[in-house]
Amino acid sequence: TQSTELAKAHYTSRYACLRPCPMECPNQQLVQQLGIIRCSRELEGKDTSALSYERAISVLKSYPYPLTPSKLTEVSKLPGIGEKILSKITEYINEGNIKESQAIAGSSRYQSLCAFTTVYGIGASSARKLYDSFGLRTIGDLTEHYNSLPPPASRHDGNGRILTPAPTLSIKDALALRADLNETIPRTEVDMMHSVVVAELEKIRPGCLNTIVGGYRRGKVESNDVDIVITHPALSSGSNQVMGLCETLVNRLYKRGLVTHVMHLSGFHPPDALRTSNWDTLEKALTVFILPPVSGSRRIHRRLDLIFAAPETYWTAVTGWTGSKMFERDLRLWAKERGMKFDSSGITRRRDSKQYFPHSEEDVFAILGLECIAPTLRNA
Ligand code: DGT
Ligand code: MG
Repeated sequence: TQSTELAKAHYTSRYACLRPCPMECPNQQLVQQLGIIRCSRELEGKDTSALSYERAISVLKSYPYPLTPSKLTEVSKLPGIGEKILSKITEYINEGNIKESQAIAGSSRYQSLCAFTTVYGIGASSARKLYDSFGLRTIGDLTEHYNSLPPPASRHDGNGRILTPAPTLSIKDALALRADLNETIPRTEVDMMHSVVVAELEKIRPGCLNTIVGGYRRGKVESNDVDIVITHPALSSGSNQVMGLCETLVNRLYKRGLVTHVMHLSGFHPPDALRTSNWDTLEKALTVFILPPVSGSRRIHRRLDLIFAAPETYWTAVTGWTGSKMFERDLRLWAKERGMKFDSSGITRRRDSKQYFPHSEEDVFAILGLECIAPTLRNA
């Protein structure tokens, strides 16, 4: 609620947070083929190249017209479309496909690395190590490999604090739950999970506010996990009340058999003096959740993230966890270039550390000088 002139959203903007972008775009096939190259760059640890593809893909996703040869000149002028990516786009328009994408998709190395990273806890560099140093190729190889290792038994966070009684998710567990965790979650089930969690929350602390964020809020038909941001009007940010609520809820869900694993339960992160971190200092629990049994139906383990904020930072948390990842990245960049710091845990003016406490999501955008884009158009 400061600047009167808000930056206008448009598909040609350099910032993803100013490019309205629906879930499905007119050039979905092209985006999918470029996505294979991006993914392969990421799996191979070529992060700079992966990021340029990600930026270009994001810009193309917001482009509102089907691409035809006559559109190439305009597309070549869009931000983030360099010579190399333009040649792939041209190839796609002329040939109907991209040779490099097809070659990558058909390569057995790419297929193995992709399969390995479908296991929760295995990232690109672990996947390469398992492939290169251990010679593993299939999920079967992985299972054999991890079955031969002693189980890790870490129930402490970095500060020696004992985590909840819930077990953490080892790679072995993640392998066993792989089929469940890789199954997408339809919106009706997201709603059911949300109702169950909120009912338990209400018993601990009546009157909480909450929003389902992440891809669900952006209109995704099938989500990979469920993310819920929670606050209570009477929570004080200075004390440990937010952390207390997070722990109490997770313990309760665990005791009821609704949470089966807790991968992360944050205490406050050590303060980042340079404030360079991309992420926030919010309390959160990253868990595996399972709905109560309903006779005759199969129960599927789901990923559930619970994020707790003080009332002052509730709206930045909702904005920061709605995504998409590129939208969030550019919100931070936009803020930074204007002397502000934005993340899910707040907005700060750098020169005097003045903090802002938005009262709505529109307020978050207004403080940052941005036109507010609807959540369903934040898929850049
Ligand atoms: P999916 O895969 O169907 O769950 O799709 P999303 O878009 O819900 O992806 P997800 O759940 O990984 O992340 C939701 C948004 O929250 C995403 O835009 C980035 C943000 N996010 C994820 N992890 C963190 C984190 O540790 N801290 C903060 N501040 N934001 C995060
Ligand atoms: Mg999500």
